[in-house]
Amino acid sequence: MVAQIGSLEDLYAAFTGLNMEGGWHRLRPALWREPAANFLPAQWRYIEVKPILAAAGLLIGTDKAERRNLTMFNPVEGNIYPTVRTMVAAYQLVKPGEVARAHRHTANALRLILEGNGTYTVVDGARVEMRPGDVLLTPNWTWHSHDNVGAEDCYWMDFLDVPLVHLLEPMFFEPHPDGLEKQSVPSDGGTLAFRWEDTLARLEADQGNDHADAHASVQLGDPALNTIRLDMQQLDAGRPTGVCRTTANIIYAVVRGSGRTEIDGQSIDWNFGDTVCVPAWRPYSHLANEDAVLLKVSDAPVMDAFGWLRTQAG
Ligand code: GTQ
Ligand code: FE2
Repeated sequence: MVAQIGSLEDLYAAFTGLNMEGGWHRLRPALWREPAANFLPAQWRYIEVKPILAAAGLLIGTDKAERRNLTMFNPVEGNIYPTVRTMVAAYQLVKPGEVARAHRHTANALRLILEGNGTYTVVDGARVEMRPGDVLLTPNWTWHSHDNVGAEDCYWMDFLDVPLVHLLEPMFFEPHPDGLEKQSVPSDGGTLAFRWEDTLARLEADQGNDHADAHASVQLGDPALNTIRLDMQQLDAGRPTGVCRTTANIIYAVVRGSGRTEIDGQSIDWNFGDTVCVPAWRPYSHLANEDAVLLKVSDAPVMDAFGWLRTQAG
């Protein structure tokens, strides 16, 4: 058989039907000089998302929807789910009297509360109040449910590493057999909750320190989740940051203020509640037009774990 392969043409014909290819003959190379510009810089405006989520609130109940959330998928062609390669951002609404029932999954999750008081998240039996500006963690395989016992609609942002779980395949998901955890105890959230007032105080204490992409910056957790790093970052009005790039994939949420981010030649204006994504290795810089706070959600711990975290600050 091998003796009959006497030309390159014969060689390529011999590959047919065998699911193999010559490394030198691939349609696309397997290796390239530096991270490719795959996922796109993109933005979602809270002012546009909120009325649609409110409408969903009238049309679909938490009895029907496991979660009433809207997922922000990156506009790169063919994509229907991730916001950046490894993570997804979503907006969720829980209305007064509603309960998002308990479940658990191997994906790690966190929430940033935007609006509304009176909602509690129950994480492995700990009943934790969610208030605007707070960040709450739901690590891998922890039970969690959300219930609104107050009088206000509660809007928040979810960030999950589901796309990373999809890539690596270790997905497990389990609805709670009883719908809700049977027992829960009031809790301040311990290491699973980062309170807005604490974040503000920490940012205040960080004034005057230098950061490549912010004017004050504090990390929530170390890291917050095995796969996700969180930084709360302050931008002073009128002071541009330097230009940075990193192999980490980043999703920003606007916690306070407004401004503009330049990403790889693209200009994105943002306001309270917006989502802005900075995919791997895209140069970016920020300029707030009023004092601002951003939550930076990144997959830096994943990159770091494997020696792939590279960051340039200019
Ligand atoms: O609140 O548990 O946006 O499991 C996506 C999946 C939220 C949640 C999302 C989830 C949740
Ligand atoms: Fe969940």
